Amino acid sequence: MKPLSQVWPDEFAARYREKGYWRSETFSSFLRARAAELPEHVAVVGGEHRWTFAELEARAENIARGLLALGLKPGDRVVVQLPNIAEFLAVVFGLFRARLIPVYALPAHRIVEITHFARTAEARGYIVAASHDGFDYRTLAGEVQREVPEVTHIVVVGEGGPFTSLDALPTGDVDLPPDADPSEVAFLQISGGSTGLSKLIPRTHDDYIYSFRASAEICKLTSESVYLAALPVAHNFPMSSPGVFGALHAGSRVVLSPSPSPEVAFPLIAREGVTITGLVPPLALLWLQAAPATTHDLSSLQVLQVGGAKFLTESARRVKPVLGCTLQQVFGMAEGLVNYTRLDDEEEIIVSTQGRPISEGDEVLILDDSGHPVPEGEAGNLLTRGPYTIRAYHNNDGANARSFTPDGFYRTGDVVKRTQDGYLVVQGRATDHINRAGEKISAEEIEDHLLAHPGVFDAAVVSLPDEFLGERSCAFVIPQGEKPKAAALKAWMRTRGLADFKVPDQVVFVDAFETTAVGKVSRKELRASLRRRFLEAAEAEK
Ligand code: OOB
Repeated sequence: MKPLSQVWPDEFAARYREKGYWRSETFSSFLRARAAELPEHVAVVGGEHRWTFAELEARAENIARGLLALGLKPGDRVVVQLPNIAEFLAVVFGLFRARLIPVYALPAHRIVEITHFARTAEARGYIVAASHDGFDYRTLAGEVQREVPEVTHIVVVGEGGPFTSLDALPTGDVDLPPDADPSEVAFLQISGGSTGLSKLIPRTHDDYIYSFRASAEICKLTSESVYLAALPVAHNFPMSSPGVFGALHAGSRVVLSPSPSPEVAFPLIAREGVTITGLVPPLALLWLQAAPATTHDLSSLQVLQVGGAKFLTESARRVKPVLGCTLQQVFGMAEGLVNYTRLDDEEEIIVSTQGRPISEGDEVLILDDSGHPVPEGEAGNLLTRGPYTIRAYHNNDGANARSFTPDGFYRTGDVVKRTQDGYLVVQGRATDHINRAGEKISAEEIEDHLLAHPGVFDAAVVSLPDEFLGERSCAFVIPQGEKPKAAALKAWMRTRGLADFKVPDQVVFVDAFETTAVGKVSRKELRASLRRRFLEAAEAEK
């Protein structure tokens, strides 16, 4: 099994400890501390469950014992694919307690993504919900096990069917291992997948706990706060910015919403007195639309965070008047760096920037294409390193060579400007992925699938501006033989076992792609030119 590591050079690690960023806490040690300080305080509300900190810890311990009794061994990687249910937290804290390594998949992922994660992480376990949103994950688990037989242990939250149910884990007399070393990798997060398939991101206890502890401070969380996880909790934003972990670390209550829609989330806000939550821009727009007519009392809400994709200034301006709460813009990435507008910033900064970094230890470079710093205030490529930004992906030398400079800066692929006060304004990006309502889609990955269709000679996938989604995906396709219908091609994509959000929103057939006199243009130029010409033609038709 490829060892897990995330190594900062010694002098950096020493500095991060000396500055008090890394405090040698682990997931298990912080939960134990909260359970000791606030045993009766309700920590997690999800579905029918209301668990105190003491109950959450006890459940995590039982799950830890059960998973080890089942045959998993400390160090084994376990793909976790659970929706926003209370068990998500019991399971992941259980995994941490057993020194098992969660690999976080989103509920939208399907066979293609899960087998990729299982193979790259060399997972031995897979934990799913029986079903969610009309999809039966046990069927998916069966397929995963057929394709990757090394995944020997499947555990189901709910009715297990052919697999072990979480409630029926063995209760064997197993000793739990000692706590992890805080500099060890705690879990694998998945990347937004800007080129090709998602990469796996090893995060240590030290670095990740710092990021959410500091985020909770920036968001002024206390044991009185109530955090609503509306977005899928396995994503880095609702997980750690400050997310469910930052909330629990601060002794706050976490409420898990099975859906981010106003119909589901608004009654929960009213019932639980939610004080803070986070959304992607399209959902924030939906909430702004629904709030004026709602009969639910949203007055407990103090902070609405918006991030994952650019929130336009004109929409941002509406948050305070319509929802009566403070907007916080969040610009982050699963690889590390997270920026926030601060709660007491002037309104103009809040509505027109994507915030500034969490930490004084975050180093930010804004460089032109030849690697030189751009003049103050101009747009350039964002590179970063710091106490919670990774230095390498797991098991992916090619991506590591492309994504990190020799001195350890992560190339984010984002194009930003920096204001005089150090706030970042996102301008766009240098890589060809589509940011569809905060879900990142790799153009390359989708093109590869399209090329597998017999009626497709060549394909180029680009992002187009979309009023609601921010960006939608458009596939330009050169057909061959019998030209497929756009709807049929989309339907076929749906059978490929991909997350649904990756199916192109639009398909445009073209006769040829442009080539230069010398030969083929690069994929990047080709995508840019297809996009430009399509938008010009659309503009001309208006
Ligand atoms: C968050 O994480 P990822 O890993 O899904 O995606 C990261 C990318 C960034 O590199 C940037 O391209 C884009 O998403 N992004 C934004 C943004 N927030 C993220 N682009 C414009 N404006 C924003 N506010 O998306 C993520 C992780 C932690 C916290 C928040 C978001």
